[in-house]
Amino acid sequence: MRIFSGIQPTGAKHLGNYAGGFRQYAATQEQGEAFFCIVDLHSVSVPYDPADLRERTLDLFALLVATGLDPDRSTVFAQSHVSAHAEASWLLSSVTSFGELRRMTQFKEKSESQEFVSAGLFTYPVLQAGDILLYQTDIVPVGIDQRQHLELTRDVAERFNSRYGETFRLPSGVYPEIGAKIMDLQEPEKKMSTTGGTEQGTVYLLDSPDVVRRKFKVAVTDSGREIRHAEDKPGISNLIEIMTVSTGDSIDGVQSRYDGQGYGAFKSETAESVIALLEPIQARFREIRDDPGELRRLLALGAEKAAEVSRPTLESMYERMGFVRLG
Ligand code: ATP
Ligand code: LTN
Repeated sequence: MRIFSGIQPTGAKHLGNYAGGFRQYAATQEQGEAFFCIVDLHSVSVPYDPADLRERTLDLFALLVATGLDPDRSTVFAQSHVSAHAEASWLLSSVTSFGELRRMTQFKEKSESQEFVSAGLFTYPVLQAGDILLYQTDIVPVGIDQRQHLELTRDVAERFNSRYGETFRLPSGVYPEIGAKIMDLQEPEKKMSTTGGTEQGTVYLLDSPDVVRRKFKVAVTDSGREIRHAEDKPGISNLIEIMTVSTGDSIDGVQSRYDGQGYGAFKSETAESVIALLEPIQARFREIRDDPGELRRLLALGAEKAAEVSRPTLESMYERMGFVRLG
């Protein structure tokens, strides 16, 4: 089975990314041949700083390894190192409609908060579809916010297949049962996010224990006193999910463990469970990040493997679309 997922290097990575991304990557790499892509080309679709992009790309590689990816087993690479991604994006843009892209909620949300709305922000999902389809991917582990992009990817693949002949495997999104959408601690009706959330309500994977404690201490809770996962309790439900993600316990297990206890104790124990999760990750991160030469070597290794595996798909795309090939 082929597994593929992508993650953006810009923006500090947070608990939501851990729950919907990192945690699933490490688990799914055991199920087959896995590719994890640092999507640096996607990152330039919103304003960014070039020096920051360079640092963050290496940071993210280190964080992917620190959270459990084994670069000898899985292919971990940067999107810009494999030119097939940019090429596939252009070819697929001919089978993607303006109307489909205009309906994407991520585009609608992100374009509202930008003064300069780049064309890249609009065509972002086409680049993403190419990422996935180039590897003949079966499953894509992601958070629930990516569902619409996954559906578009399947539609684009089906359209290409019916117009030019069977070329792509149809991929399925895989969303975690719990933690597919971790919410902001300050505004639990919004997803935890570097671009859309609040600073106090976003717990970063590299936050120090004191910062984590403070963020949970001031987390918004709901009226009432019960520690129960329910629709009318978005703040507490989110904390229960966070504790479930960080301890591996079930929702029922957490609820019964805290039955009859107050919000204060529950919030501080959730913070401690997150600190216990993050400490070893941070220690491994520092160790790996300390050796940029080794990081570059591993990136080069990943790029070579990814280029080799994606090349035949790109070649069939050109071939079937009627381009003259010289090889
Ligand atoms: P932003 O922080 O700007 O919202 P992003 O976090 O969605 O961006 P990435 O860092 O590329 O962008 O996301 C990596 C993975 O994390 C994706 O699979 C995404 O679905 C998942 N993810 C992002 N936010 C959350 C969240 N709050 N809860 C669960 N999964 C999430
Ligand atoms: N759009 C995704 C990042 C992303 C991705 C991908 C995820 C780019 N290409 C391919 C899965 C598969 C995001 O914003 N989180």
